[in-house]
Amino acid sequence: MDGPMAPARNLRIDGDRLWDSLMEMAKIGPGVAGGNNRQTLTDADGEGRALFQRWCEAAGMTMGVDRIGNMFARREGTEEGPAVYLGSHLDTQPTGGKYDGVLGVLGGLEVIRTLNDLGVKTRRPIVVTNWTNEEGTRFAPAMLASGVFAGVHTQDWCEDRTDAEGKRFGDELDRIGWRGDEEVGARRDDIHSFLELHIEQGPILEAEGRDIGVVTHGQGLSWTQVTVTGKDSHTGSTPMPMRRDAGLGMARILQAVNEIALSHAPHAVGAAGHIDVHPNSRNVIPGRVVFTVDFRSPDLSVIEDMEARLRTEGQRIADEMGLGIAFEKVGGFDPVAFDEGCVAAVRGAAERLGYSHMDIISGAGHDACWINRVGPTAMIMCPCVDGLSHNEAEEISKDWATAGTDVLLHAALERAEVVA
Ligand code: HGY
Ligand code: MN
Ligand code: MN
Repeated sequence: MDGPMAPARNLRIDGDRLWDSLMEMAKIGPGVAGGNNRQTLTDADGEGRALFQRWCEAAGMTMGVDRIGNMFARREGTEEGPAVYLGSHLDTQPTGGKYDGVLGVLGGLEVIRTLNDLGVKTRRPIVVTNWTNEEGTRFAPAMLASGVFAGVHTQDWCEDRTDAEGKRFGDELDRIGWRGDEEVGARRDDIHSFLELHIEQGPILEAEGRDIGVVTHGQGLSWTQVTVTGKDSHTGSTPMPMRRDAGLGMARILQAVNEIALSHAPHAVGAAGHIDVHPNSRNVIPGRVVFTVDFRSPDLSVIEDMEARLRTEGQRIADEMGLGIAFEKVGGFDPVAFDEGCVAAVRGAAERLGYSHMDIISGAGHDACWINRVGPTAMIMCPCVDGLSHNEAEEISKDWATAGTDVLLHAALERAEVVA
């Protein structure tokens, strides 16, 4: 039987409308292979934000924007007081997919559109968010603006982050005209719940044949930027014993990174996705290489062990090769346990709706990992094809998107309380 708080089982979102909105947003900042390159604080990001705002206002919502561009579209409840927040991020990787982050933002909008269609009122207000710079690809670290909102980073530190061309976050935010007037974090006490719908970005749900991931935890993340220095010299005329090859040093360190992660199988992972080689000329031995090692695990002690071994192994390799080496922690967050009440609302919604589901730990980082510090938070995941993400070929089915958003609707209604 449905409890007094549980909305009717037949309450469903409009999957076709959701899919049309996903495809419309995907036209902004297209990639070169069918995905998206809508990096944070670019003109394309500004365009995507404007489209989202137009859609929200057309759905009768009022938009608030804070001083680092976090967007908050609000649908009033029958009473004042803390709101149920939905949402995720609209920024993408340079070779990103159409659904990473976007499904959570437009899924939240679809919840509002459905409530409007059916004339459903909720006691609590509902707010749909777009968090600035979740990806951390242009301005490190990831989940930057939700981190400021949660009090993990200062606004000044955030605004001084620079991209590969030396452009400042704060200047780029002003350039695209998305600096709002709300104080960052002023809404912390307004968060009754935060529910983030996101694609899994891994292979488990599809492999297990489940429609819904009930995310109980998020694994922790560590980003260490490593700078290895040797000596630029001619790749042809420099005898091998005289070389101080920073590129070779990096290669040996990355081999060690792989072995360190595998030593904590099956859950730990490690790799370097960002690598800058200087001077990056075909006939110059690299005198300097800068790369970021990304370690992750559900277990904090494992992350700390991997970080420590990177430094000792890296220093040993550099000393052996006569190279210089420097380490800088440029991002990270501890493993997260989501709010049991919110997790139960997600699980109960999947059960009521008859969707197959399983508990899962998020392999990727999400804004929810920071917002969990300031308000009861949980995540809903849907499968993605072959578990592929951060790749333009990222793909989901309309059915998966619809199921995830149906669960978001029902979990949100349980937390926002339907008014008969
Ligand atoms: O890095 C992450 O896990 C996220 O996709 N930004
Ligand atoms: Mn994401
Ligand atoms: Mn991502």
